[in-house]
Amino acid sequence: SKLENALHKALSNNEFTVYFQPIISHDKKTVGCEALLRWRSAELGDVSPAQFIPVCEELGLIIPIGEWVLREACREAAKWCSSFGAHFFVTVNMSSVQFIRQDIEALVKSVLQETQLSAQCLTLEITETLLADNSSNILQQLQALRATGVALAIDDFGTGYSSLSYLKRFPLSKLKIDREFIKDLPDDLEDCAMVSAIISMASNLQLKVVAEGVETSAQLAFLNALSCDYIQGFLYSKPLPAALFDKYIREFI
Ligand code: G
Ligand code: G
Ligand code: MN
Ligand code: NA
Repeated sequence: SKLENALHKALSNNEFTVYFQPIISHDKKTVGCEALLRWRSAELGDVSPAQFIPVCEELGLIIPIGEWVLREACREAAKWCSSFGAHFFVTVNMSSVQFIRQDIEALVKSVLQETQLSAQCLTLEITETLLADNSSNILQQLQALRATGVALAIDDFGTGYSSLSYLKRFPLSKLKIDREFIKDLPDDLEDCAMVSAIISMASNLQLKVVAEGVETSAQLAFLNALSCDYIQGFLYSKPLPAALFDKYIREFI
């Protein structure tokens, strides 16, 4: 297909960029960011990762592209961590295919070494689908990663094949509530009840909670009342190119 052909050339044509979306604490400080891949294709224009990531996974291209994103994200974050303190973190989305086809622990160690980012500044975002994979010794891989000091976040929480036993069995540090649960706050009483329960459960399990897709001050007020740890969404900022994120954090650190 056209998309496949264009994807094969995208890395060598330098068509990818990593954007960074601020993650804001309860006391309104920028504590970290999520790295998000962007693709401007010479032939197809801007294509969303929601569209091209699944194709990359099928073609195996997620391996070189995923490595490139991780390296770029860590390279940029190393500057921010040294200026703004070792508590600053960057989160990077990981595809399940990367864990199945690649030695992620070896990759992460070599990228951290190369970029001089400290392990505690890196969080890998994984999905419920990965945790549901009973082959590929996922638990051992995640335990080995955690032992290097890297943190693990469960992304899109509540939308996959969620099982609460995952929260206990896997060495997770953060939980990201999917924006599906956030978008109708505070009017939808069922969403209010679920978000409130997720935050209190996470807090009791010593997991930091990130609410994703926060767009309104009413949503923010609701989440603040529940002492949600971190906020991410257009209310604060959309994902930004590295240079603009750099400006943003100098203002809002
Ligand atoms: O940034 P945006 O909302 O367009 O992202 C759409 C989807 O693509 C999200 O589910 C996001 O997690 C995913 N995505 C964005 N960047 C990456 C990446 O670098 N790697 C992987 N595996 N997924 C990504
Ligand atoms: O699946 P994942 O959580 O990684 O997806 C992150 C995606 O969500 C990013 O592509 C980003 O562009 C998008 N996003 C971030 N903040 C908001 C927001 O406030 N509203 C909406 N609609 N999308 C958002
Ligand atoms: Mn994510
Ligand atoms: Na998400």
